[in-house]
Amino acid sequence: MLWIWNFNIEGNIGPGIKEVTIQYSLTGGTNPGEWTTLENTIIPQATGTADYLGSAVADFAGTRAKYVCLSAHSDWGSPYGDQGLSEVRFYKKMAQLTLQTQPEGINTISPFSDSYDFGSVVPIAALRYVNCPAVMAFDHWEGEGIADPYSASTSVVMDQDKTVRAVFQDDHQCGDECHPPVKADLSKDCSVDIEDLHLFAYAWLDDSPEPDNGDLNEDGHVDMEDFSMIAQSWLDLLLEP
Ligand SMILES: [Ca+2]
Ligand SMILES: [Ca+2]
Repeated sequence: MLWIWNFNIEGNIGPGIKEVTIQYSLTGGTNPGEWTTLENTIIPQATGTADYLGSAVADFAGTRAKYVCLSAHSDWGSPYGDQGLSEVRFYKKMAQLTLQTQPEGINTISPFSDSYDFGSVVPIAALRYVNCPAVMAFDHWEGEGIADPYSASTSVVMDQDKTVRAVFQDDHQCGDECHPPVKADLSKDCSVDIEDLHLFAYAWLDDSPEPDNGDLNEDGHVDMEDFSMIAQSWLDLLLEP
């Protein structure tokens, strides 16, 4: 953003530049081919007062420029033919990136919401989220300008303010860090039922049982005590809300 305070002296604002051509260059050489015209425009006249704030004259809209040339063509009525400006400032243009998750509250995405250089490419990433009992896996990104919406690690181009949302899906599975099988679940399917009783019956009175094979209290025998533990677990799971 190009902000200009025009020539501003109380009672003498005529020398302020009026029509101007704005050109920019990355090299700044004397060859006209090195310069690109941004626009022909008019710089508003100053007010001649101490509270004059200047005004936005041109928006470079993310254009890369190292040198800027202002060519004056006319003024606001200079009595002596002289022309000038009071001050010129360049403001870096930024774009706001807002990151969200669906469902809300997942904190395994990066980066944080922040403002970035206009036109920059910002890496974004979404990791598996574990907060027992919740286990969530990245599914896709929503929002404009995302390089690969189906990749957990990708990027977004900041050519405007952006909101991107990482959409997660429930990914809890039997045996994951939040859902270990209970001891009585001999089939390891996170359910205690007739299938486990069936396996238990095979191991009943086994001479050298393993804990995974029905010796739930690990006393070296598979017997009525272990059966009562299976029955209790079965009942507990049936009564789970
Ligand atoms: Ca089972
Ligand atoms: Ca036992």
